[in-house]
Amino acid sequence: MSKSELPDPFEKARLEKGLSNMNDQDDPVQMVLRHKDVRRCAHNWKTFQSGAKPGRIVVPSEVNIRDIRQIPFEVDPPEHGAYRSLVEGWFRRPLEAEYEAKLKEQINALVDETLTKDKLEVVSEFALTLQSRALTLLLNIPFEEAQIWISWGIHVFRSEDNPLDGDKANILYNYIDDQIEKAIKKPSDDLYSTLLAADFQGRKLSKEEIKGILILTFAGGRDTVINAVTNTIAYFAEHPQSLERLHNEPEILGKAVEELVRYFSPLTHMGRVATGDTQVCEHAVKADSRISLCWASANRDASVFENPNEVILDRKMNPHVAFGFGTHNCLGAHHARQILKVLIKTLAEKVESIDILSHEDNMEEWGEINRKVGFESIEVKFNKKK
Ligand code: EMZ
Repeated sequence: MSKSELPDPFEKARLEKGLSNMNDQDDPVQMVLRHKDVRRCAHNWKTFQSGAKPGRIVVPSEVNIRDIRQIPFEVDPPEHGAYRSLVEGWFRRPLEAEYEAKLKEQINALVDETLTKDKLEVVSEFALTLQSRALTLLLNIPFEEAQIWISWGIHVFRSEDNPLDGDKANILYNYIDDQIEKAIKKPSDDLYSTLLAADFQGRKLSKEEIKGILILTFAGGRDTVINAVTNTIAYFAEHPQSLERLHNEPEILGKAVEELVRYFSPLTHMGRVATGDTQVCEHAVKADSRISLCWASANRDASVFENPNEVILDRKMNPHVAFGFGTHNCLGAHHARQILKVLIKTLAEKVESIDILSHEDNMEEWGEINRKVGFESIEVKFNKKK
């Protein structure tokens, strides 16, 4: 197996049963695996709700480490739509030319710095840095703030020896509380101040609501973006001709980003809680039990994607669900896509080839199924284009 390959561990279960079961802190999850079913369940937010107890739709469940609702992620329609329209414009800013230009500047600098090194660990020295710096643009706050977030490490709720680390979560919560207080005292044009000033259905948002939006912004796009960036580097290390192709055919860049996101599926799945007794794939789903929508499995469904395990950079039809589907599709998707687009462009301009020196896979365990989602660490060397 090549180092950048991400095998599909769900195929057998997807074909045979359409579901796979796992236990998670005594709150079991039936993972929904087929593209058609994943979309159908995602669409059916009345039966499969996101507005359950905060943290419960995340797998592994975060109910023990947070009681604050992430917004709009853990709110169902019609309130969902109200919150969503409040923040949607802000999260579309990555599409603006000025935003893209600033991102390009950040990524240029990072790649230039990398080109001077003999060895670089991508996850902690490149992807985390890139994600944190880019987040200053999404929040519209000074670049220097990224240093603090870099010091938090890859995941805001997970540490090396604890997959659900409450103390670590508190660092983020306290930080956000402080930032909200600062913005109250000294308003600016960042996301905190914008939310504080916003009119929400004729009233102001509460601090709790603002905190819920910010926690999502910090947590939701962190390890996902880090994995996507790291996997992109690993992929082009092993497919230099693809990087060259994108250099020569920039018009397929948009399609290539979608295809890589489909192939990587950085977020394996997201849960829902059944509001009543129902069934999926002819299997009973009991009221108040959990299912998950397995984006990673749906994205390799051969009944939808031809040669699903191959990266086809200019794939024509690509109805992937890597950013979710329906009501709750990813709010940060514009930002994430822009990061990958600019990163690939920059690599294609400046980098001749990338050598992988060592690597350790990042494996997830979902019951009996193990999935490679990326790398724990991967050391590389970037070679400069002449
Ligand atoms: C939640 C989730 C959102 C969760 C789109 O995903 O991302 C996870 O990484 C966080 O742990 O709290 O934000």
